[in-house]
Amino acid sequence: MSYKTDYADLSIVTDTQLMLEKAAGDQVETVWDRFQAQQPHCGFCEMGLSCRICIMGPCRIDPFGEGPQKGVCGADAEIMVARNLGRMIAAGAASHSDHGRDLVEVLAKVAQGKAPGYSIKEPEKLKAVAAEYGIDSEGKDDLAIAGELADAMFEDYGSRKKSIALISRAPQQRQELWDKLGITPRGIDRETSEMMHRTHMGVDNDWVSILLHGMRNALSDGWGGSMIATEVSDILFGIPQPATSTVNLGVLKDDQVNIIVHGHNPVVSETIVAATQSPEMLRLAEEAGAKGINLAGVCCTGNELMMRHGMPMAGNHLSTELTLVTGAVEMMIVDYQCIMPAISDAAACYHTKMISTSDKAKFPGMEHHEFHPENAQEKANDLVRLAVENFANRDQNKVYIPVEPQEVVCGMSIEAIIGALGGSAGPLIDAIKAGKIRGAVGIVGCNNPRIKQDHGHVELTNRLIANDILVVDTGCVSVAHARAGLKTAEALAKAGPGLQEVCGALGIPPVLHLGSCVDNVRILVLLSALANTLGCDISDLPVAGSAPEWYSEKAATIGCYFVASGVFTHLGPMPPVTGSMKIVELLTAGLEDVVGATFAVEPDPEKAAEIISAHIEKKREALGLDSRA
Ligand code: SF4
Ligand code: MSK
Repeated sequence: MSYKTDYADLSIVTDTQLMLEKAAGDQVETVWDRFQAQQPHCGFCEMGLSCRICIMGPCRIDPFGEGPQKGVCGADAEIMVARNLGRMIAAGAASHSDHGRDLVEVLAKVAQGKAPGYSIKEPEKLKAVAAEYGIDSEGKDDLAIAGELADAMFEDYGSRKKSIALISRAPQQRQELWDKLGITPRGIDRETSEMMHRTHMGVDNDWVSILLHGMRNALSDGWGGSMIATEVSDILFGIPQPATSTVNLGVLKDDQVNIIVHGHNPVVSETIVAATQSPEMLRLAEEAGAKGINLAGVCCTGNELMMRHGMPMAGNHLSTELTLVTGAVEMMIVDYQCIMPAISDAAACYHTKMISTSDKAKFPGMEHHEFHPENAQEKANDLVRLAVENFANRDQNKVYIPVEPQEVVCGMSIEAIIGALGGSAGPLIDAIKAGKIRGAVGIVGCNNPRIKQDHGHVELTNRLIANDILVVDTGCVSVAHARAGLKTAEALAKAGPGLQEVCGALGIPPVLHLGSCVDNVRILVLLSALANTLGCDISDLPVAGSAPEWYSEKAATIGCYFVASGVFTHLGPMPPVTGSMKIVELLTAGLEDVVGATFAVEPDPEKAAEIISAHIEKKREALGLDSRA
C-alpha cells in the first residue's frame, strides 16, 4: 500500500514482492499494512513491563526510573517480566499439547471403530510407542493396542503422576538433572495449569522460581504434548519418507480447482487429501471445466501434508494472505493456530470460500463446518464438492500466479534420516568426529514482519552450511529454505567441502525438512540418540537451535524446552524481557550453570551465524574433537 513501495525491503521472496504489488492494486490490506499502522509499538509491552493480570491495574513500570517502579500490588520489574514470560510459555505449551490431545481422541475413536476416515497406518510404530508406555502388545490386535495407548496418553495429560512417559527417551544424565532441579514434568495439563496459578496475583513472587517452572512447563510440551502429537500423527497417517515436491505460489494451477489447507493439525487435512483424489470429485471437477483438483498447504498443516504425501506448499506465515491475492484459490480450509483473523478480509476481495473446521477455532467471515472423527470423511467430501462448485465463480481476470514452482526434497523423519544413514546414527557421528560435519543446527519457527521475510532464515542457513554445519528445519522456516532452493541436490554447491562430501554420498540436501512446529520433537529424539550413542548429555553435543523470525507463544515454548533439554538456542527477535536485566542475564548466561545451555538473541543473521558456529566449535573442543575455535 502507500507506506512503502519497495517491497524488497519487506521480503526477499520474489512471489511475495510481486503479490504485494497486486494486493496494493486490488486494495487488499496485508499483515505488513497492519504492522505499519501499529508503529510505534508500546515500549512497556516490548520490555515486558506492563501487566494486566488483575483489575487493580493495568500497571506499568517505568524503565527509566522516573515513574512507578512497582505495580499496584507491589510487583516489581522482575516479577512482572517473569510472570509475563511464564504465561507466554503456558500458552504455547497449551496450544501444542491441545493439538496432541485432539490426535489422541482420534486414536481412541479409531480403536472404538467410530472414525471411518482414519486407520492405523503404522502398526509397528504403534507397538513400539505402546511398549514405551508399558503396554504389552502380545496377542492383541492393533485396535486393542490403540485403545490402551490412547488411554495411557490421556493419563499423561491429567493424572497424578511423578513424570510423563516419554521423558524416558532423554539421556539418563538429563533426566537426573531435571529431577535434581525439580523440573521433571508430571502431567501435561498440570504444568500449564500450575503456571497460570503461580502467575495469578499473590502466588509465586520469586522470579527465579517462576522461570524454573517455565522450563518444567515447556518440557511438558516438548517431551509430552508435542511428542504425543508427532507420534500419534505418524501412527495414524504414516511415518514420513523422503519425497520430492514443490513450493511457492507457483504451485497454484490456473486451470485447476485450487484448495489450500492452513493451520496445524493433520486430522482434517488428511481427510481432504483423500477426498481430492476420489474419482467422483475428479469427475465433478472435470464437469466444472477444471483440469483437476490441486491441493496445497500453507504453514504447518502444509508441512504435515508435505512430509507425508509430498503435497506442495504455497507459502509460510507471512504469505498466507498473499496466497488468496492470486485470485486462484477456490477454498481455504483452516484448522487452528497461526491463522490471522483478518485473512477472510483478503478472501472477500476474490471468490475464495473460507472454511473453519474446529469447534475451538472460529473466525469472522468463515463458514463453519465442524469436523469430528465420526463425520470427517463425509465433511471432507462436502467441502471438496463446494470448492469444485466455486470454480465457476473464479474471475480469470483477477488471477495472477507470479512464479514457477521450486523443487524441494522433503519427508525427513528421524526414521528416514537413520534409513539414509544405513540404519544407525553411526555414520553421522563418524562425520562429526572426523570434522567433515562440524555440528548440526535446528532452525525452526515463523515469519515476523519485524524482520524481512525469510532473510533471517536463509542468510543464517547459507552461512551455516558453508561452514559445514548440517541444518534441519521445521515449521515456516522449512518453506523459506525450500523457496530459496536450499533443499535440493544443487544446494550442495553452497555447502562447505565436508558437508558436501557427506550429504553428496548419502544423496541428501544440506538442509533437511523435519516437519511442522510439533515435529521439533523429532530434533529432541535425534539429539537423544546422538547423545546416548556418544555416552554424553545433549548439552555436550556440537549442536544448536535457532528461531530467526519467531513470532508466536509456541515458539517461545519450543525455545524454552530446547534450552531446558541442553540445546543452546538463538532467537532473532528479542522476547519481551528487557525490562529486567536480571532475567536477561539469567536467560543468556546464568542458565549455563543450571541446564548447560542458554539463549542468545541476535537479529542480524550474519552475526548469529558467527555466534552459533563459535558455540559449535567450543562444544567440539570440549568433546576432544578438532576445533576451529
Ligand atoms: Fe497491577 Fe499487580 Fe494487578 Fe499486575 S497483578 S495488574 S501489577 S496490581
Ligand atoms: S505455522 S508457529 S508461524 S512456524 Fe507452525 Fe509457522 Fe510459527 Fe505458526
